Amino acid sequence: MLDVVLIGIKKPQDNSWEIEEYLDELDLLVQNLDFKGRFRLVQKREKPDVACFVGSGMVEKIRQLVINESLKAVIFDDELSPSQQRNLEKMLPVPVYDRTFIILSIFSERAKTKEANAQVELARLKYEYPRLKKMWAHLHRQAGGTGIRGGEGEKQLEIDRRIARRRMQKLEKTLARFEVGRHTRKKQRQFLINIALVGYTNVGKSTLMNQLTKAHVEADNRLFVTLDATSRLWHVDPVLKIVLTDTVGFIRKLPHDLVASFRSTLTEVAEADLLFHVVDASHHQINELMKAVDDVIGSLIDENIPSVLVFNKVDALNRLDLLSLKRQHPNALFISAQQKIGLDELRRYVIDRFSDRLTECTLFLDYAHTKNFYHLGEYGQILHSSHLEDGIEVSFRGFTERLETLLRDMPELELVQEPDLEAVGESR
Ligand SMILES: Nc1nc2c(ncn2[C@@H]2O[C@H](COP(=O)(O)OP(=O)(O)OP(=O)(O)O)[C@@H](O)[C@H]2O)c(=O)[nH]1
Ligand SMILES: [Mg+2]
Repeated sequence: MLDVVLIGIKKPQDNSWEIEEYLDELDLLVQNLDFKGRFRLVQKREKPDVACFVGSGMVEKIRQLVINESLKAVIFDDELSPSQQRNLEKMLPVPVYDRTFIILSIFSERAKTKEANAQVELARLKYEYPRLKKMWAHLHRQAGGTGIRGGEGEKQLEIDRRIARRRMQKLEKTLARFEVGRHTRKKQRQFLINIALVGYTNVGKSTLMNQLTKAHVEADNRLFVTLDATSRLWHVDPVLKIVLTDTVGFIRKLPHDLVASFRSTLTEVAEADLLFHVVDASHHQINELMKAVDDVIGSLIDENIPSVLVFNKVDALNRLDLLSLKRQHPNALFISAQQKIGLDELRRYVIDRFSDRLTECTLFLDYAHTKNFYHLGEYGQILHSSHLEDGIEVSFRGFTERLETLLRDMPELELVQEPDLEAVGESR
């Protein structure tokens, strides 16, 4: 691991422990890239310095520390403007990075599918585009400052920018094609209910997804393991099938632009009937993390999508803390995805919540068409069937919309007892 120094600023409204928390998180993040935050420096400021983010005295202090301790990089906990980064790199003998760059680098390493790769590359280009000048300056230094005249440098920069712009357009197009594919798949499952798992990174969304759907999504104790939205069927009961979607985790100080590039996650979230906001119950800063997630969701998608809090990792919590959490959040669900605690309650919650979209009725099929009987199961659940004199009577349970399709697809099927459409009407 390479030793680095982590830099934060403390504004008057910030608590000291809050800043330490941020830096703890930044340390976790940089460890993914083989850095170790051996030192931390925090400067109290009203607001960031326009030129260097921190004051000139602090820059000098950082420089001394880097030299004396042979540190390999300086990493800021907030996003630096392109000019701040340029100025700092001129004054410091090692590379200067910010939180956004670190997150982007982790994303690049983790991206596996074509879509995730395209999303990450686009996000990186958006970040690097205004900083392209810096890259050129870097090359200029490498070349020893000779042989490259300013004029040529400018020309090269223009070329670089044009290449970057073209590439971004191409990526936008590629991503739009994925969108079309998703739309088609979505149409095929319009009779299903969609629930998206959202939450901070590392709270156990993928572990829960695996438990409920027997999917084999990667789950690990690292940040940002999941980058793609993955959907699987969750058989809640014989009729109620839910499309459960696992999504990319959020983190504080994550630029919205970056989240916005995670389209697959966002479309799934925006089109969900319900969000399970998964929270790590054992984390000591639950409220801050919940707020960070709410902020991202609120700024990017319709806030009216109903959401329910699902506190995970209750196995790692003592009884008293769990009780107090339950008192604070009486409507939330409490589970341990890993230890399979509370999963039945979760199932029951979903059944109750969506039971009004299901309907029960009695159908009749005369003996001339009994072969259709075997197809009924594709539309819902056969609760009971009895053989009468001239045909089969079936008690049937299924989605209301699905029942309508069934009656259209099988005109020979008779609806003997109408479903309670009033109750159904209220839910739509
Ligand atoms: N103690 C405990 N640990 C859990 C539980 N559920 C998940 N974990 C652990 O938490 C870590 C993160 O789990 P993931 O399922 O990868 O979390 P995630 O929310 O999908 O994370 P990202 O994809 O990175 O956003 C893993 O080490 C899991 O084993 C639980 O109920 N209890
Ligand atoms: Mg995950």
